Amino acid sequence: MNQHFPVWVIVTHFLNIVFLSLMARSGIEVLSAFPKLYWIDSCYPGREWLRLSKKVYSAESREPWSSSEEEESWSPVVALPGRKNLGLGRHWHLLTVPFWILTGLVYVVLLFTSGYWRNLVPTEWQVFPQAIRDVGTYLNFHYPPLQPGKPFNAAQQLAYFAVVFVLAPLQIATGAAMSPAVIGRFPWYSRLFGGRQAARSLHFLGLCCFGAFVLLHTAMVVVHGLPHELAGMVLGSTEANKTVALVIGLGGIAAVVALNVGLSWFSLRHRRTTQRLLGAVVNPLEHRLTAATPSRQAYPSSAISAFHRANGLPPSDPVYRTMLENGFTNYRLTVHGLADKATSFSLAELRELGWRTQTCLHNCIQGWSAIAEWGGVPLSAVLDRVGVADDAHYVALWGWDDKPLIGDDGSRCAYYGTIPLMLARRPQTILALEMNGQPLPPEHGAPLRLRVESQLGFKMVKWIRSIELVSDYRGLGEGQGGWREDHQHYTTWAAI
Ligand SMILES: Nc1nc2c(c(=O)[nH]1)N[C@H]1C(S)=C(S)[C@@H](COP(=O)(O)O)O[C@H]1N2
Ligand SMILES: [Mo]
Repeated sequence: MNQHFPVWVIVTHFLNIVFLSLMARSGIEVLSAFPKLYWIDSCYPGREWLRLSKKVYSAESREPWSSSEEEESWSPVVALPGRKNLGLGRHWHLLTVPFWILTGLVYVVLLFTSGYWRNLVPTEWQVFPQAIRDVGTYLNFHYPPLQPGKPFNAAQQLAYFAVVFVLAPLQIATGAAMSPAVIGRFPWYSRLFGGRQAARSLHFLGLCCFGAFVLLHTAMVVVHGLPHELAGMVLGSTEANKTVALVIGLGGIAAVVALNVGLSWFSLRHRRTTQRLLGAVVNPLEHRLTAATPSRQAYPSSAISAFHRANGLPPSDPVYRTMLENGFTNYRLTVHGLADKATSFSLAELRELGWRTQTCLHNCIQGWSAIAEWGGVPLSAVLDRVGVADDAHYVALWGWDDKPLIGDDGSRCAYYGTIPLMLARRPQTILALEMNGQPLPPEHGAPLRLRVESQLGFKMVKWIRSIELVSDYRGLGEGQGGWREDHQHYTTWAAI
């Protein structure tokens, strides 16, 4: 059987191996941050259909727990970069996706302009029964016949068609359905897949399908005769020189492995540099794709989750504790920095500035979600009251909780987050005082927390102590835009 493949098929096939390996491993890193899969957006503890972790947490638990405890540390052998680096794993994932999509687009364009599509797209019904017969032939340890004028048998043709035209697009579509910016602006889109968690589950099952395909595909290459098939794969003809093909083919595989090992090693060793380098590409891209998507969520109250996970536990600061015991009667929010008049507000004064309620989906970067009704003051009303100076571009919010720094040298630093003014002024950006019609519970940020509905959960600072208007976030903390950006290498524009 002599088969011929054009150069562009050889090149895109190889690029696909490179990008799929990076996406699979970085995707596994993302999964390790919340190794549970649900069909329902409320993520009720125990109702997951798959749990890849021994730890069990319950909604009835008397000890409060933080969702960050649910994170697992997986080996760099399976995850990119490995070892609890969700922030960097997401950077790798989101960096690779556009290159993979680009490769796919080039492939599909060439597929249709070259006429090669006839080898993949089924044009006659008989391909289907023939593919079933082919599988039977394989199971009897024989080779099915190639289709007349085609380099593939019917089973191959259908398998490749399904991967290119069904699996890959579905993987992109379910990926987009998990983005808080997309969910916020087009809630119907994620409903197409049954919600964000169903999209996440389908995205995972898509990965499993890719894995199964790669295993089967590789096994078939071996079954059909490795040197012969490799010659087709790297030199374009199964009749080409087998030794040359073997050297190039094994060299290619070694290069992909070396790249994966090297990127994990570099990322783990130089985490800030990796964050900066990848962020320089990913941040502007993410920003451009999602900047014009204000949240317009309005879930019915029947959708409110029976249980809402918490991430971060209430501050232990004695001043905070005393205020909590006294029902926050002495609490004052100070707003300072680049404001025309620095002011402080009691909770009652804040309420007088305006009020809105919104029932929205909370999307934690780890992967879980939950729905709640939030009531509070539009942040824009507070900004109008203090008067934003011309050189102010960001709103920084300081939390009351100190967190142990990563690396644990004993020093602690306050949780903070920053958002650009453009986000701060959106209608669904509020300083919430209430959750589900009650004053905020301590674990959800009492007495005051940010809600910025088109972003990931970590941007929504709880237990707000003060608000500062700044020209640039680079002067704060480690300069990355917030506590989790500084210490967990998250991106500061958190819309995907
Ligand atoms: N001050 C403070 N705010 C915080 C955090 C924190 O640890 N400290 N965690 C963030 C993260 S990662 C998430 S997902 C949300 C969780 O909000 P919830 O606990 O109300 O569900 O709070 C965010 N705000
Ligand atoms: Mo989170």
